Amino acid sequence: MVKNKYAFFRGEIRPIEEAKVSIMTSALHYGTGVFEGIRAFWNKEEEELFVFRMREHYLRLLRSARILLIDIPYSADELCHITLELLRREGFREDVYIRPIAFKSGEEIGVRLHNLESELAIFAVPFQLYLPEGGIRVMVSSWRRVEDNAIPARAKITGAYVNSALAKTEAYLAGFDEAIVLNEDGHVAEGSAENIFIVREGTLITPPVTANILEGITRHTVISLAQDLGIPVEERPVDRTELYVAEEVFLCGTAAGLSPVVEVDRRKIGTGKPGPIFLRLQELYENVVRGKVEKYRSWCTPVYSSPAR
Ligand code: PY5
Repeated sequence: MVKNKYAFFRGEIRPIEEAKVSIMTSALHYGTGVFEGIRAFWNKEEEELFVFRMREHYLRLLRSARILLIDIPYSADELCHITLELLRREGFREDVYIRPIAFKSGEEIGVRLHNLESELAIFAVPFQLYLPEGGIRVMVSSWRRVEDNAIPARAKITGAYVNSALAKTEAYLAGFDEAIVLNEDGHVAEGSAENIFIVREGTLITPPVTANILEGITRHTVISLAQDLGIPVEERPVDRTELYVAEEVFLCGTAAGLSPVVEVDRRKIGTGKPGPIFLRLQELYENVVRGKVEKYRSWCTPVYSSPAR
């Protein structure tokens, strides 16, 4: 059942039924679109909806678009403004997930990026839990992560999600909750739609941005929060077997939030329960995203009491 009433499409906020594309749309055939996933969190006490790190998400959308030669005729600030308008029209009073997408909309057979029009759409839907809560069981996928010189992972390209979907479904059909994908060089890249952190001897470790990962905004948030909590952080290549011997492993992403991994390839991680460093970070993260931590309040844009209103 569709729970959202509107979409921003072709320059206007319109009824969602009017936001449709042709079967001849180039991006449908060739995966030549870029997108974002942004969350807004409902704060009961303040009766306010806060969009988390919205500007950073739109800056990443613009960077992804630059890589695919997609022309988005709006600045990050304009995109934020449109999103706030859309959310106000919807009037959500619950957690929501916002999906902007820009794509090659030309209706032509040839595969290319040049000389094709593009379009932008934004819609928002009530948020649904992305991964099971309380600890997930993962497997290392037999699929490898797309290389920067094949399909750049740092851009959030629709076509690259074939790689994610193959890995996710392989894991699901094998009875796991999520997949971890390795690079062609055999090092750990990330989950199918999440970045990964491990803890070794109290240090938080995550693969570097050159490891064919999406440069995750939640990853950046986790690094900042860890530094605040005095937890040392290292960005360096991670071996597959480091996952097996780590004290803690967790995934993070906009949709997934912070999700503890309790088993990798049928090996129990730590005690088989969410670890202490994860729990500290998760507690802080949950408060930060709902605008409850003064220091990070600037990451949270209020929808209903925005000064720009
Ligand atoms: N890696 C991949 C491949 C991702 O798709 C995502 C986000 C992340 C990492 C985490 O990035 P961020 O913290 O910036 O969200 N995935 C999308 C999301 O909205 C979901 C795609 C289905 O979480």
